[in-house]
Amino acid sequence: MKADLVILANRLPVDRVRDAAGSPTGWRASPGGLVSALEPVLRAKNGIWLGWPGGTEQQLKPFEIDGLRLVPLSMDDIEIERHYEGFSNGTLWPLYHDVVAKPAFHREWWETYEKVNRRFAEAAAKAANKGGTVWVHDYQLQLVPSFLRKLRPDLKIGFFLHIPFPPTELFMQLPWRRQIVEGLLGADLIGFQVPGAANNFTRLVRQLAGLGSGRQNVVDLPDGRRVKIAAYPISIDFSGFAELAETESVNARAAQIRSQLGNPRTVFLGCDRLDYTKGIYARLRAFGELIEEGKVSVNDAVFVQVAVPSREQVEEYQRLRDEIDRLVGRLNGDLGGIGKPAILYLHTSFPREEMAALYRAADVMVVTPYRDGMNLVAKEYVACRSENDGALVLSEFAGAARELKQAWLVNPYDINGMKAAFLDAYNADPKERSRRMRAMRRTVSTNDVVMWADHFMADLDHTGR
Ligand code: GDG
Repeated sequence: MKADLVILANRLPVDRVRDAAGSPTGWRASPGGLVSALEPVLRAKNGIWLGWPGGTEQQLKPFEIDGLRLVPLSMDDIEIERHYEGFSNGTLWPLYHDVVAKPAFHREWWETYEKVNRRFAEAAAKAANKGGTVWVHDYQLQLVPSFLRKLRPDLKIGFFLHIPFPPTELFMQLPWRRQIVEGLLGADLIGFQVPGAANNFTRLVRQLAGLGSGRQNVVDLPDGRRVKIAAYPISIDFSGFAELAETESVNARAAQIRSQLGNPRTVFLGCDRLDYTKGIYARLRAFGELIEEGKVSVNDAVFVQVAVPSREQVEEYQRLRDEIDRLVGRLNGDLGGIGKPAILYLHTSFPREEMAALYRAADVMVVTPYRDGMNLVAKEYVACRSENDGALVLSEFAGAARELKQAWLVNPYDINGMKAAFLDAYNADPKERSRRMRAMRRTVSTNDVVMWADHFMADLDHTGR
């Protein structure tokens, strides 16, 4: 399979379908933000998407699903352990999120990261037509741009980082810092979620490689190439969510959720991957204290926390799960009543319709990460509030806070500050909520995910000119 446009990401947007005996029988599309962003450009350019389909099956053949052309790239057990769980999620993820957890540095993880990046770059080199474009995604593949550049100097190469890029002081801990920077500089355009991340990277390049130019966010390399560095804040399929949220079935389900919760006056909602960057523990503690202090009562409020299982093989995530289990047990044991838990904790994932129903059912959405590249949940909540009601409590440290300025912004490290914001949002009058929500809906609807992809692709097209 070959194409003018190749998307290379860690994961393919599919899951394996298996029969009762566990043997694979086919593939099922797993819709997510990135697919809805890239689908229109992939279709328009008859492009292909390369990535790992999950699991350890080897030598899988390219296939089509819903008209999208996909090329599966395999990983074996050791590669999953060292490249994906190890270097990507045990080293880079915590390092790039302000060292919220301690990054682990292991030389064998790095060697496997390099090996997998090289193989993915070779696959992209084979898949792209002469003079074509390759768009590489995220922290698992930061070495691909330079490997690919060496193999195919004729290509346009774009790279987008979905997670934060840390300040130089933290990045410098990485024993392989030079290789990562050189890897990224193989691209013509390097995109980040927010200007602060783009500036962190530019500063790092100046410091580490002594490269740069008079112009901000442009790096001139000794080989004559010019690399552009800029921010492209990712977004969501606004109209898709807004329409879904207005369907009868979603509204009926939202009403049913509220009634199953005992029709409380206020439903608080948190919805995150179970990840230590998301600040779930601190937000539940803050809510618990408000109940203890009698400022909120279990008779008229409940906190629904959905925690989607994530990276369950990584030790730090197992520990977090135990801590949250214990906290929720203690809070409900101490503060709950019969049929009136303080926290309704759901460790599971839901279909998109159920997510939309939860967003519709929630009066106060609580998104309090310690650090987050963007945070799409915040934008999805806004898209689902077509009546301009509902309140969003949002961490200053989520990329989304730059756009959603009318949210109740909080510092997630400041428990008292969070408590005050929860109370403010809880007690805010409908007019105030509506004023804020209206403004946020305007912002998200005017920068949706298709515009994000178009903007990046247009800038990539113009690089080198
Ligand atoms: C990374 C960056 C950046 C969640 N639970 C369910 C479910 N979800 C969907 C949400 C949302 C997505 O998963 C989560 O996106 P976030 O942006 O909130 O967070 P990360 O997973 O950490 O994403 C982040 C993002 O990449 C994009 O660039 O914003 O900063 O960390 O779309 O709706 N979807 C379904 N069931 C669930 O139970 N169907």
